[in-house]
Amino acid sequence: MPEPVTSVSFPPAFLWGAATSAYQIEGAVREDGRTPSIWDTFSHTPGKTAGGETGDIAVDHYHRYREDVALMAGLGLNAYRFSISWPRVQPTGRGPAVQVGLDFYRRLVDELLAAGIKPAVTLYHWDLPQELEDAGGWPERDTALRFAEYAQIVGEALGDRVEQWITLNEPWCSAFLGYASGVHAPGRTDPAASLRAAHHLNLAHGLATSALRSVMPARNTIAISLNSSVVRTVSQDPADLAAGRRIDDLANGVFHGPVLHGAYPETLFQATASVTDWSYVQDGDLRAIHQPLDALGLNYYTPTLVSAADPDATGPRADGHGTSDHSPWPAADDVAFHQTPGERTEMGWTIDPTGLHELIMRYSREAPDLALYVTENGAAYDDKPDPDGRVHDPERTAYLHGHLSAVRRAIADGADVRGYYLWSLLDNFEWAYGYEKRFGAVYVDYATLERTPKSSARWYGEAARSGSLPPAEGV
Ligand code: GCO
Repeated sequence: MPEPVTSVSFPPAFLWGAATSAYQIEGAVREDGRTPSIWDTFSHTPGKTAGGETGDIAVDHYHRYREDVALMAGLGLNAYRFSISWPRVQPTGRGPAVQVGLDFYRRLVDELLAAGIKPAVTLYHWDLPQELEDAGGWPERDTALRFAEYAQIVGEALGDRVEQWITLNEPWCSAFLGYASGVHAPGRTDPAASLRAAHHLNLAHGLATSALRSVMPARNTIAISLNSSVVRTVSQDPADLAAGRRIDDLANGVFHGPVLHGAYPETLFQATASVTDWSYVQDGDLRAIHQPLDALGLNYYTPTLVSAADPDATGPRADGHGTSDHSPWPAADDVAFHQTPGERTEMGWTIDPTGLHELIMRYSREAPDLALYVTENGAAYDDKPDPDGRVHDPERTAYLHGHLSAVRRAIADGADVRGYYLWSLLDNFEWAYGYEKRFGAVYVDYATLERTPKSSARWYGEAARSGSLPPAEGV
């Protein structure tokens, strides 16, 4: 059970971190043996990203990592979640590791530890080696086996100094934005393939968890980061409630079912029968997926509001990550998605901290033995420097204050939440949106790559140092 918290404080051991991902910040995409990932291919395909932007340079974290670690230390953060670029470690997605690729992550981890910052490694944040996609990608079972091999390599290389491990970031995005709506890499629009991808991502998670356990000290913890949806319905009308259950299966149960409970929801099989026969789920797969975990990562931004579909509804679908004529929801044409009321961020996502409290309490019940971490939460705003070069972002501070208050409320309600990772440390490549959306606590001038902590970063650093929330308007 977590230590008791007062009405304003967080547990003394609470981790105050920031999160990033390799393709969104590193750059150096053709350096030291790295080969193209599916995001290199996708972002270089005309029309796929805003302005044709790519992660070729991103914010050059590969060369500026010492400066970025010093930024975090200067703010007072005590944790940092980052991802490993698979094609930097295994250029073909299989076979021996490229040591110079691993050496970058060894240097980064040593820099973090020397600064008193606890590293949390995400093994997969969407940058599948292109060669594996050419061999079929996540819809192919062999990709799961390759991921386990990759996990073992990284676990052997960093397991002595990294204690917190996350296998996958948001498998929902990998499977359904990548293979159903196509707004993310590799940009395929095949609902049946997207469900195969979901299963093989689950299998990859399980096999990688076993592989990590086999090569790392027992003290190390293993988790998965899910962007589970907080699904609400327009009314309690049975048709609307059925729509809510359908999306809960397609967004949440398809992953937490096997990972946390060792079974897919029966209603998922019923809902998707017209799309797939699930025959690729082999005997033993669910046992392989349902590995004991130590923690669960929750990524939250905004709730999801659904109803039974209006049969006349047509037009392209905006799924919050881009717009496509194809749905990211296989077998949900009878569901309509609605904008939840309230103020929105630059992404058009409604600001609703109650959703974060609801999400935490749900998984506190679904997985009562797991430590919980908010592995992503944050907001995009149209940040600009003042004439004196300072970046004042009171809206982001208010967003953080509201959501951290929701975390503190969940802890007081008995949830074992042990850390929070602000998305993101730096303004970075926001996938299909390119560099249009700024999520960073630290502003990046993309022309010079100069970093400038925003006022929200100073506020968040004060919270990290004090273990309680300063007044939001006080910054
Ligand atoms: C995600 C990804 C991040 C995004 C962030 C804002 O949750 O989509 O993990 O890479 O950049 O969430 O969309």
